[in-house]
Amino acid sequence: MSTLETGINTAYDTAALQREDSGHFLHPFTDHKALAGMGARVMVRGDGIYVWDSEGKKILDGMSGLWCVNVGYGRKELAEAAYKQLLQLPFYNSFFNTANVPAIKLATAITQVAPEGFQHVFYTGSGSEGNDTVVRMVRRYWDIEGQPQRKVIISRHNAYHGSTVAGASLGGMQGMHEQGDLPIPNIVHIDQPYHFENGRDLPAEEYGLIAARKLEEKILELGPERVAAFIGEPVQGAGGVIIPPSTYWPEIQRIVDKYGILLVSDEVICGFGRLGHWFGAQRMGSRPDLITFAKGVTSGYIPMGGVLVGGRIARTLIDKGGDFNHGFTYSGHPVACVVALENLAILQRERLVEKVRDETGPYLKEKFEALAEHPLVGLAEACGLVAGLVLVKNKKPIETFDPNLGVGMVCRGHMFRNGMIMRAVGDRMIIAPPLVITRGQIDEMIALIRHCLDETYKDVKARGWI
Ligand code: PXG
Repeated sequence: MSTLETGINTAYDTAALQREDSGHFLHPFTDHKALAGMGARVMVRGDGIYVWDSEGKKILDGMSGLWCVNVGYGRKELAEAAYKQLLQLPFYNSFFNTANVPAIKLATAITQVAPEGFQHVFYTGSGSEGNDTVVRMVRRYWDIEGQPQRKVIISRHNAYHGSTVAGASLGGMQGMHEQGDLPIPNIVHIDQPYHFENGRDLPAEEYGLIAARKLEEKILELGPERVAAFIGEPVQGAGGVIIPPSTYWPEIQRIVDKYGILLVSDEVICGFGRLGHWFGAQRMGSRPDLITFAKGVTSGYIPMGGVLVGGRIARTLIDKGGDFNHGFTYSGHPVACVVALENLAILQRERLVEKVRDETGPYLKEKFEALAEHPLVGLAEACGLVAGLVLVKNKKPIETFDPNLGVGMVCRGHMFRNGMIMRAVGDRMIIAPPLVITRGQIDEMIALIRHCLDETYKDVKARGWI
């Protein structure tokens, strides 16, 4: 194979690619005028936990692409599975009483690793479509159950549930709501359980209960008979790796049980091993009725998402529901399903979920949380293979930076120049490395982060921000 075909060691004309990019390609969540001024960074190759750009720069991908390349880059097994399926049956739909073998096998395989009580899967093409499905399914459930007035879904500020109209409505991102007349009716939001920002004077466990009880207050304010469901990410990802206190999810579970409302766990990021369990709900101690998944189900090698449907909803839909008028052309796409099957086989063969739980998760926690000693870091916390730290102006007492300064973005710039991808969410710096990362590579990553924090500290001082 020529280097042109593989994309490896090929000389790229970066400037020409950037011109073409800004001429034709509208990127997601991007200020296009600003991007045209600086030029996009063009990625050309990946291997393990590293990616290379068109300039030949090697970068440690601390974000697994976008929280998804969990088994790492360059997995031939996944490419070969897709190739074989593309030749045999590249597509057939799952409407009109038809099915394909990979979609059948994958539904069984996913339910085998799911929490108890989940026997059914509804496929979508993405996490956003998964959450649109959640809205349709939750409302359909209550209609069939003879309680059509139960329409309201409660979510949280700073949640991320996707970018379709329903996904962005469920999400709690102000910037998204402002740009689309959102949320749609009957979706409301409560505070997120962010201890550092909302309650750091209290012990975390006490604050966790207070944050969860916001749900009960909202249910009572709305009238319990109107509330259909509560949705939340076990750990909020795009919102900045917000790890709730240990008391939060058990208290949420108590409240939804008390009022009989459905619980939805959006596990687009937390599912398939990221928190050291197959699903984040298992780690957090909640028992959801629906679980949204995407990203890690195929390690991002090919688009796929879906919803795991628990017994309570499945029995109603199947036994009493008749037609459910919902679905997508690519629901149960055979190529996506074989890639997911092979991806699950890798997770099981290499015991990656257990490795995160018993080895690399605890190791990352120890090393990452030690970054809290750095003069610029007010808090550093990790859970499984997600972690976040807060850049602060002063540590004792805690004094945060003016958000308009964009200290997080300055830090992100130093990270990238030094070959490390770490995302900035405001002044929270976050990582979610591939689940295949080794202890040695965690050491390498922490050393890089520490070095970049030093550089950021000097930079911020030189700018007179400290
Ligand atoms: N739910 C959660 C919890 C997510 O993290 C989605 C739903 C939507 O999935 P799709 O496949 O439709 O994108 C996501 C996606 C970020 C970032 O800035 C995170 C996501 C997407 C884009 C950006 O961290 N997560």
